[in-house]
Amino acid sequence: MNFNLYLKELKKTDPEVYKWVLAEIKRQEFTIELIPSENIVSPSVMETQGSVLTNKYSEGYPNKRYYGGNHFIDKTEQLAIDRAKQLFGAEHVNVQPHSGSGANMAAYMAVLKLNDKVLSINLDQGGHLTHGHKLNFSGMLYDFVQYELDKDTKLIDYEKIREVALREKPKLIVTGYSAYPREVDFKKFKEIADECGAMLMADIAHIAGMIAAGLHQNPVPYCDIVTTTTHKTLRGPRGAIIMCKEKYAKDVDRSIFPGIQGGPLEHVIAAKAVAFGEALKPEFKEYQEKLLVNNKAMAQGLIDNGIDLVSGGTSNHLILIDLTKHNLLGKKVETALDNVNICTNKNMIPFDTSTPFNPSGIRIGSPVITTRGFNEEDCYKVGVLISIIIKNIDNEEIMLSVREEVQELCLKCPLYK
Ligand code: DSN
Repeated sequence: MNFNLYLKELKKTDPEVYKWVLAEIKRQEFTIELIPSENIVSPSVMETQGSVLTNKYSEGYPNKRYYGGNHFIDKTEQLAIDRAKQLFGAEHVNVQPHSGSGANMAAYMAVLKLNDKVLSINLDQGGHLTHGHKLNFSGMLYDFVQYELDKDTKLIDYEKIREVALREKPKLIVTGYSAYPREVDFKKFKEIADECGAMLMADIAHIAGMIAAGLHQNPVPYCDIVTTTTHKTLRGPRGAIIMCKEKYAKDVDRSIFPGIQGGPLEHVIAAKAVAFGEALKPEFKEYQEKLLVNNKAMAQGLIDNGIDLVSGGTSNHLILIDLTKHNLLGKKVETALDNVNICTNKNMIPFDTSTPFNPSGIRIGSPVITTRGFNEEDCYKVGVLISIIIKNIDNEEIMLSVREEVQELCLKCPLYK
């Protein structure tokens, strides 16, 4: 994409904002981006999101709007709905949520009453703020009880969840993770939910791309409600969707509008349609396959160089580095990696004894580097480079040489041509 051309007007009318957008383009170009919840959208997704559809008010749903002039908008929103249904095999889809948090809020509102009991996992064990954190609306409005991972393996312990579920008798069980490097067995969650008489919800924001490509078990057949963001492994615009069984359709739609949102972002919804169209193509499956191979290679580069990974490795797009044995905390390592243009994020590890502001882990993943064309060998090398930084965190000379290798890798696989 020729971004200078794209920003031609902005350059003339607002040089200040232009300067920072250009700086961000350059940062992305020369950074190895490893935040596993990020991705790079296609030029078509970006064009659609930046299109004239941003000018329209469309409160309501296709063919049931509160404003005139929506006959074309109805088409793009319906395309997004139909393609999402096809992609995940869902009975009903709402494509209007502006964000993953909003999607989860609307999902809860559709099936729960204030103070209802919900079973989920803690943020520090790989969950999410909206899965019942006390400072989040979820923890304030509902009675969340939590299960834990297995202390030794750091894997989901379905028997333990079953015990907690039978004891607590929640109305809803929430599964889904933002820092779990392994596969999830949604079928087992459904068996537990049935046994204790709970509804089941999956938040698949992180693994939606692999599910869409058929490379991870699909929760849609097993769950009452499934939410996902659209901008992570799914590689669409920033936003979210809610999928549910037909019997919850009206309640889900009402929870989004008029429940918690007003006018939908139709430019983003059309971009979701484009992204779902891309995800239905065979090339998307190839991308997801490469992403998995690349992530394993990066993990191997770390393991071969003595770095501990939570659960001993990865089976998805994400890796959680445990810094404990290096006597380091996430903040320092994240900053050191930032200084050599490797972008990661500090993260809690299961049973972390440190705080969320300076936890004991670093979370990385392969979605962005795979999109920009890194191969297995490149990804192994990225793992090695990270291990070098961890083991030489105060060595300026080594930092400089790693920085040069990072630049070489970025130049080999340009993002914005
Ligand atoms: N912020 C997302 C992530 O990075 O995983 C979760 O909302």
